[in-house]
Formats: sequence, structure tokens, C-alpha cells
Amino acid sequence: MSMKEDLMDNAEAQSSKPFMLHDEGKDEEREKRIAWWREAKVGLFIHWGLYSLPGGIWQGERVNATYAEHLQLRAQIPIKEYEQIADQFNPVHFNAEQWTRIAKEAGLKYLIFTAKHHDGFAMYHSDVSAYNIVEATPFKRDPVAELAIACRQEGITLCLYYSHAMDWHHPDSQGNTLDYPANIGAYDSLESWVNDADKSIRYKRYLQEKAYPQISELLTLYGPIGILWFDCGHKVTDEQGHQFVDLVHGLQSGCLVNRRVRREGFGDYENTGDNQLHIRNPRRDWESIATLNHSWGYNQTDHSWRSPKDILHDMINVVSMGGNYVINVGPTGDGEFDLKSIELLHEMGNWLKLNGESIYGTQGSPIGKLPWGRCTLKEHKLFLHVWEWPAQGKLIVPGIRNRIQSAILLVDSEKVSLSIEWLNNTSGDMIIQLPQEPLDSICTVIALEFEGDIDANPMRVLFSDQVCNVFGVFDGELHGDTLRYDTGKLGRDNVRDWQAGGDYIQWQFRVISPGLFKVYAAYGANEQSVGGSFVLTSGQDKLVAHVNFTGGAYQFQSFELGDMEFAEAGDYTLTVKPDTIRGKVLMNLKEITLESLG
Ligand code: H79
Repeated sequence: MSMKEDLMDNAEAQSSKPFMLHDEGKDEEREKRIAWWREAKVGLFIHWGLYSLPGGIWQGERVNATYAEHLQLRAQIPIKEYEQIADQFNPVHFNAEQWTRIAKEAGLKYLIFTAKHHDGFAMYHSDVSAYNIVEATPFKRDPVAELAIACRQEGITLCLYYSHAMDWHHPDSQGNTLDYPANIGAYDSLESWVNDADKSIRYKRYLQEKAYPQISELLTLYGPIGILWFDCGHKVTDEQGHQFVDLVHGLQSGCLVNRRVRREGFGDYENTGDNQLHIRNPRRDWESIATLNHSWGYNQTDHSWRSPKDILHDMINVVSMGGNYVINVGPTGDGEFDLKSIELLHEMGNWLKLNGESIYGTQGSPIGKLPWGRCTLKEHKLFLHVWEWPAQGKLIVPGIRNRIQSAILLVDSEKVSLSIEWLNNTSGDMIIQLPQEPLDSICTVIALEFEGDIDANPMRVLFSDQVCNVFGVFDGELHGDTLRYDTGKLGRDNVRDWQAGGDYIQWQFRVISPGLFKVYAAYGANEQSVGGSFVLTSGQDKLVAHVNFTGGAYQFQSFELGDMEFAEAGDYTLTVKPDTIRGKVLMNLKEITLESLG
């Protein structure tokens, strides 16, 4: 991946200005329109368009692009040629009822369909532009109309994706400088064109002629829409962002708008980056979107399928942090879900059928992340998602100060009570005795019913029986000027730009039972950083370590730093500070691990 792409590979607007809410004062309306979404928790994204037919292959060659839906741009296909896909596009196997049935059986409560992607082709019958599936293809049917009916029948909320910022077909939009050399380029920043009279006036014309009227169509032709899902909002101005929000809410006050309409704080809820695995304290409702392989649109050569376990753990992790989880499928140009996607969605459904109560309508964990798994909360129940089975089935649950009614295995129809032993009644630390073996190879759920409002201690606990306590950087607090989080995507779950000697990272935790721990640091470092050093402190202990060459800034390796002892129960802070910085940065730290030595 080139440096340029590395920096641009994010459909999210970075927050350059402080967080703000546009709809302040209209909170009541937002509360109303978001209620169904908070209950739903999980959804299905469907990326389907002209690009689904070539599926990442153009003129017999595999196009060098992860995302098959970016074919036109990445293969540098002129409009006149790309339009010819439409002549071939005849997905006779498309069956809206079948698609929604698969979504339903997968346990997914809303469906987001690509009404128009960056290529500008409308996957519905549009009067605004003849470049649409009904008028430009032999298929001549309107998938949005058919999906609207099928979704209503199945009780699934239909939502629509509309790429508002870019349009590689319209002569005045942005992203296509192959056909329109004077247009705003795919990699151009907002600042580079916003004061350019020709570019900005023509771009406004695109918005007036195509984007706004098509959104009006989508919100008037197909009944109630759950979300108008926008993308790449970093390419529009604040004013244009507000205009899109107002347009949607003006036509359907119950329709949600995601933040990607512009940037953080806009719309009704936050998004994370595409396939972002690690995030920091979201400040309001948020949603994570993920793919089953790498591409969103159908890609014939993308065989990098994730495992059901990986997908479900990702989903549980997101829900335990209070987020919604949307999984994507890219149907083929024939109109079908490929067999692998069907199989993976089926696996999700199998787990959700048995354990859905621990997901739908729940809130995030009141006790953070646990070394054995995750946790969600609904009214007077805590759902413990156990994916690392504890030794002898002894599950430590820390910080629940309520009185406990019962603990049962969620799938146990007999509701046999599991025995609970208090480690410390006043701080709410208990051991629940589980069976010796997990019931579910993906994740076994325990429902813990308590009395009254939840009274939990959110401070993480250092586990001390032969457990690895992983302190990931995304769970730590950063202090200083340059040190910041990387993207949080696969292989980027580290901190970067550790240039200032005064910048440091810190974690808080609570020790229940004193013990001795072996300490490791996992980081990436290039040759220039070698010879630097850092200091790790906690309680009375202090460890100094040298930075080693790991093969590169993103080649992570773990090194043993020494031992630390926590002799007394209580609250502690763990700090990592630079001692000497060599080269540009200290290192790209990923995590500190404290392994209990018993
Ligand atoms: O629809 C999926 C992706 O196609 C879309 N977001 C998800 C939901 C997405 N659009 N852009 N990106 C993700 C980030 C990639 C940006 C770049 Fe580009 C690829 C920069 C240059 C090539 C986007 C496409 C901006 C210009 C062309």
C-alpha cells in the first residue's frame, strides 16, 4: 500500500475540531428516532451494484484494489466503458424475499442496501438520472422497491446507503478526473478545492442536480427508511453536511443519519472506521461495520474469509462496548449471496438464536473487558460472555456490588443455579462455579440476575491465577503532545508518533489478590529506534527496557521486561514513559502483558 493510500484509506472524517452536536435542542426527536436502533443492535450491510458483475476482475485481470466496488477508479475505466457493464447486468436470481430471509435467520434486525455507491449508478428507479438499474439494464427491476416489501414482511428495518460526497459519473462531482480532468480528484482534500470557484460551484451543481433530489426520491418512494447511511463525509463542507441532515429529517423525521454525512458529532450516531477493531470511549450511540472477507462488493478473488468465531467475538466485543454491529455481504452480479457468506451468516444466526437475549436491547459492560471474555447489561441482568474458559470452571466476576438473585447458563432451560462464592462482598468480587467445559465452542453465556439498579466498579481488575492480563494501548490513557492512537484496524492496534520525551501512556487497575507477575511489552520498532529506552512503573516497581529492532514499525514482537509484585490489594496505575528516544519515535507500542506467576 502506498503512503498516500495509507493516509487516505479511511472513509471517516478525522475530527479536527472539537466534538459538537448539530441537533442540540432536538434531543427528544433523536431519542425517538433512535429507539428501534438501540434495540436492534445488529444489522446486515449489502453492497450491490454494477461492480458486482466484474467482481474485481477487469479485462481478464485482477484489479489491484481490496475493495471491488472501487473498480472504476482503481482500474481507471472511462465512463463509456464502465457504463457497458449495465448492458450485461441482468441478475435474474435476485430474490428480495430470499435476501431478507437470510438476514432474518442470521438474527440481523436491519438491512442497509447500497442505493448508490461512488460509481454513481442508482440501484433503484430514479427520475433524476437515467443511469439507474431500471432504465439502463436489461434487468429493469427495482431492487429497493422489492426489498422494501420483503423487509416489511419479515419485520426487518430497511436502511439505504447513499454515497453523497462522490459520484464518478456526474460531470461536476468529485473523484473522477479520468473523464473530467478539471474535477476534484479522488485524493484531494476539502481545503484544496473549497476556495476554488469553478470546482466548488460545479460541485454544488452536482449536489443540487443529483445528490439532494435522489435522496428526496429515496425518502418518498419506498415508505419509512430506518437510516440514510452516508459515506466519506470528509469530502463535503460543514454547511453541506447540515443540508443533508436537514433534508433527511425534513422528509422523514424518524430516519436516522449516520455521522459520515460529514464528521464526528454530525447526524444521529457515530461510526467507527471500516473494519476498525479497536476504538476509544465513544461519546454517544455508535456503530461498527465489518466485512466477512476484505471487500464490501463481491470480489471473485478475495478468499480471505474470517472465521465464525472471529466475527462473533468481534460482534460481542462491539456490543459489550455499547455499539451496534453491522456485518456486510456482497452479492454476485447474478443476484445471489455466495455460499461462503451464506454459511458465515448462518453460523451467526445459530449463535444468536440461542444467545440473542444477551445482545438485543443490551447496553455496554459496566465492568469493562474481562480476560475471560466480555459482558453486556440489560435491566437487572448481566450477560457474561465467556470465551476463555477459566481453570476448573472458576469464573471471577469483579465489581458487582448488588445483591445477586441467580446465575444460570443462558441456554439452560432448567435454569439450574450456578453456585457463587464471594471473594469480597463489599467490593462485589465473586467466583461463579461453571461446568468444567464450555457449552459453546464460540462463546458460552451466563445470565447473572441482580437486585436494584446496577452498582458496579468499572475499574479493571488484575487477575492473578495463571492468567495473562493484557493492557492494550486502546484501553490506556494517552498524555502529551504527539503520542496518538493508530487507526485501530487489523495490524494497526498500536500507538504512534511517540516523539516527545514527556508523552506517556497509563492504565488504572485494581488488585484483589496480591501476587507476582512477569511483564512483557509488545511493540514495533525500526532500526532508527534501536537504542532508545523506556520506563515502566507501577506501585513500588520500576522496570527499564531497551528498544529492540522488530523488523519494522508495524512488525510487532513481544519482549520480557522483568517481574513486578503487587503485595497489597488496592488501586494501582501502570505507566510507560520514554527514557531515551532514538530516531523519530520511541516505538509503536501495542500492549503490555502482566502474566500471573501465581
Ligand atoms: O462502501 C464501503 C467502501 O467502499 C467505502 N466505505 C465502505 C462502507 C469507502 N469509501 N472509501 N473508503 C471506504 C476509503 C478508501 C478511500 C480511498 Fe478512494 C480509496 C482513497 C482513494 C482510493 C475513495 C475511493 C476515495 C477515493 C476513491
